[in-house]
Amino acid sequence: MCGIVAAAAQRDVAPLLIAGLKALEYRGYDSAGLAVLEAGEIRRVRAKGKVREMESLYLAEPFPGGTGIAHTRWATHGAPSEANAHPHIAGRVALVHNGIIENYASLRSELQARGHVFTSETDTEVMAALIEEQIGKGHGLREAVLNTVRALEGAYAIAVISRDEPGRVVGARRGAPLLIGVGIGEHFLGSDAQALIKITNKIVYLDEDDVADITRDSMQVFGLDGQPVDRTVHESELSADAVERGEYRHYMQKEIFEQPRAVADTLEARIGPQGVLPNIFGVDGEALLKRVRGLHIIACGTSYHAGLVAKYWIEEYARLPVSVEVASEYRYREAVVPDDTLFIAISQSGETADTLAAMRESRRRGYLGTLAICNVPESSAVREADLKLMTRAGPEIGVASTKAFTTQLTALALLTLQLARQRGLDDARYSDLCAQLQHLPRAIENASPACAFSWPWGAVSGSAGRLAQAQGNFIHPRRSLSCRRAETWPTGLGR
Ligand code: HGA
Repeated sequence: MCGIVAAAAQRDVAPLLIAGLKALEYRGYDSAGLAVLEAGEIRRVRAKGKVREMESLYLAEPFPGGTGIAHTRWATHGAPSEANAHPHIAGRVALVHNGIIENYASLRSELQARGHVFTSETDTEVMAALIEEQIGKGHGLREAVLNTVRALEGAYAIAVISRDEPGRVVGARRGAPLLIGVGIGEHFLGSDAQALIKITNKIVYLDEDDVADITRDSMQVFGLDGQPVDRTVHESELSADAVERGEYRHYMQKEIFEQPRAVADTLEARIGPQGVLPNIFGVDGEALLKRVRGLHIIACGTSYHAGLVAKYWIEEYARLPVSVEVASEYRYREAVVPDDTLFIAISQSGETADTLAAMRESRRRGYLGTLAICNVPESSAVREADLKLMTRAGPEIGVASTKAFTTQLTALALLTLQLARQRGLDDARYSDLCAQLQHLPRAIENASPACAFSWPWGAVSGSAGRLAQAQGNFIHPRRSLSCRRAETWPTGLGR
């Protein structure tokens, strides 16, 4: 899913929207567009290709306006093209959408039967048409959005404007992230805090099925039943610098060299001279982990591979059975859940749709509890889990994971130690492993220039090992050296 940025402000918003889209470019996309509402008129610009291509079209004929919505699209329904790019307009309504509407085909046929003419091949356009229809029946924009999303199946984050309601943007989410940015005399919507962080760090993370209504000087959130709900304003710790590339040739290179810091941050205040600190997984963490008799790890992609490594560690040191499964499979089978099994969801973003769906399904299946290992504190996975351990990797922009993966392994190493200790791992071995884990940031630092390294309790093998090896093939930014040799763990404990 790609990007949404929207604004209700006192100043012209198009430049802010374009800057927000640029901050989301790292997610990949095939087209971009924006629409601005001014003096009862909606002006729109869309282009296939890069944000800068859309920006040049805008700059050739700029338009003012304090209310607007913008989008980077990664096509799921209909080819990448200008006609399919968002925003989509139906009558007086313009809308941008991340996600997939699963019942769009039947909704589209019904709308066509009622005379609606579609101009794109997207699933998204049915939402614009339905909202326009609702407004035609006399509903305000917010109510029109509420009535529309109740009829949808699938996943969406949307931002909508209407010619009839200048100064207002309505957003809604289900299965795709959306948040409000609180500025001074202005409000924003974004699919990711990174889109807004240069404007504001005051963020309201919307929950599933929330509908947000923003104007310049107001912000309200409603449940699907139309009743107002309270949502907290958080101060995001994301810094604008965290997404700057600095001296590095590309983000992946920067992130490789951030690993010692990220791993150190993940260990900070979680392990000390006596070992793993109590309750690092949450208030009742220690007690709950004591009761665990087996673990079920669910994740996708890189996180799944972190889970595969952790299985070896946990089975060896804590002597607990671990199964690891790709999240997209989990909810389509009737898994047997032995008594006292802990469900572990690993996700960098905490918004991975299949992992979240599996987490929700797990609630029905009688687990002892759920633990989320995640990099985004305000994410859905963290909010919904009983226990949590945050990796502290910071934003990872490179598509091939580096520091997000190694910090997941660090978190899983802490979990292994905690479980092993509770199950009688002898003092000497426990202390030795704790000391090695604490030494890890230094060991990675020493492995610079970016050599593949062995983890203290065994080389990372298989695809995880290949990933570490690939990391080693990058050129050091200052010394211009490349290193392809596998470094052994300094204490000689690598297997
Ligand atoms: N399904 C919609 C939106 C895809 C998306 O999330 N893009 O960011 C489409 O294909 O246009």
